[in-house]
Amino acid sequence: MKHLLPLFALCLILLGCAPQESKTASPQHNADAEALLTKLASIAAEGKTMYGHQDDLMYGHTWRIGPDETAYDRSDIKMVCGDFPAVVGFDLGGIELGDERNLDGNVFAQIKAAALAHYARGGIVTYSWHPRNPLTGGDAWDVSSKEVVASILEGGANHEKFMGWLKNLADFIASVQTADGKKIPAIFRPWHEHTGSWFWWGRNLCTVEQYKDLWAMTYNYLVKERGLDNLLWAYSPNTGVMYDGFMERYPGDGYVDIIGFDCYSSLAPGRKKHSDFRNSIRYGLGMVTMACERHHKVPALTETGIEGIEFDKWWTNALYKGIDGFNIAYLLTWRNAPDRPEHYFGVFPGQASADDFNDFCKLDKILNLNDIR
Ligand code: BMA
Repeated sequence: MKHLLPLFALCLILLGCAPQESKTASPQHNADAEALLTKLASIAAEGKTMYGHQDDLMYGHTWRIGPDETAYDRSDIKMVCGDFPAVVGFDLGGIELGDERNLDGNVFAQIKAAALAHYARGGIVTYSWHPRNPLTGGDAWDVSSKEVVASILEGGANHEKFMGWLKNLADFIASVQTADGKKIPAIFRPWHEHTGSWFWWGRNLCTVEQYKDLWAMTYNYLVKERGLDNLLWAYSPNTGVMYDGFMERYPGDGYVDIIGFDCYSSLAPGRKKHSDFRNSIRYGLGMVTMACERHHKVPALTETGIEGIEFDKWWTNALYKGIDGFNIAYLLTWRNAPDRPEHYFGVFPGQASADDFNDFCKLDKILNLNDIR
């Protein structure tokens, strides 16, 4: 028995030294992007969640930034809770054609300035992209043809044209640099909500392989050819699928840093209960959590909200009860369109749920800009 002890000890030592489960491949990152990823991962691990709002510095429910405004200090959210959101989203739809303004009327030069201002304050920037339809000339929602993705992949009739679109996108992202020439780290979330079929890259509009090829082509051009190593890549299906469907078009660990999902609340007939939303959120975040554990990625709720926030206690009662207990680095509510009075997803002064939003922000879990810098 005695002589077995050293052998036993040796086994223990060897087991102790055995490599941990190896971290899977990740996109290429510079030091700032890697630091951002680490920050997101630790916020999520602590059970905290940053609040984010789309276009927060560009306009609000009743205002739009003027052509000469340079402070980027107006924000519907700040006017209600006294702080900017930790995460601000910007959409790059329109950059592909070299437009001066994006699809929602924001001047790209001001998007750049706003992103830099938010970054300089210690905030986190995320880009979405609703590019036009490269086959028909329609918008991102033009689903009249199932040949669009096929036509822009290598060998397709629109390949060269689309690579030109990616060039314009890459030029813009590369131009978002600090005064000392540093590309700011940012989350990039292309080809989103692809498990639905309302965008030309959606589920019924291309095959699994075509979708993955589209992602890889986008990544390879931006990162490998153009050296955009400042981006964290976010994969964001929408609700309405089970785990297999959620991950069916996952482009692969080497192309993704963040896995999230987009989930909206609706009071449309048939979905009248806020508990439906809570359940959808919890169901989706269950999938996000499982995917992130399996693939070693950072979880997020990449888009959410309820248009018009008709429920005064939506923040603490519907949203918080949906995310409570889940580790997600951030959540992002959609925009407050100044030209569509009913189209808002964030609060503003006088909005019925403003007090509840303040209660939501006071919760330990929820972080705004001052909490993360
Ligand atoms: C949608 C709506 C549209 C907008 C688009 C891109 O959900 O808000 O009005 O053009 O997002 O921001």
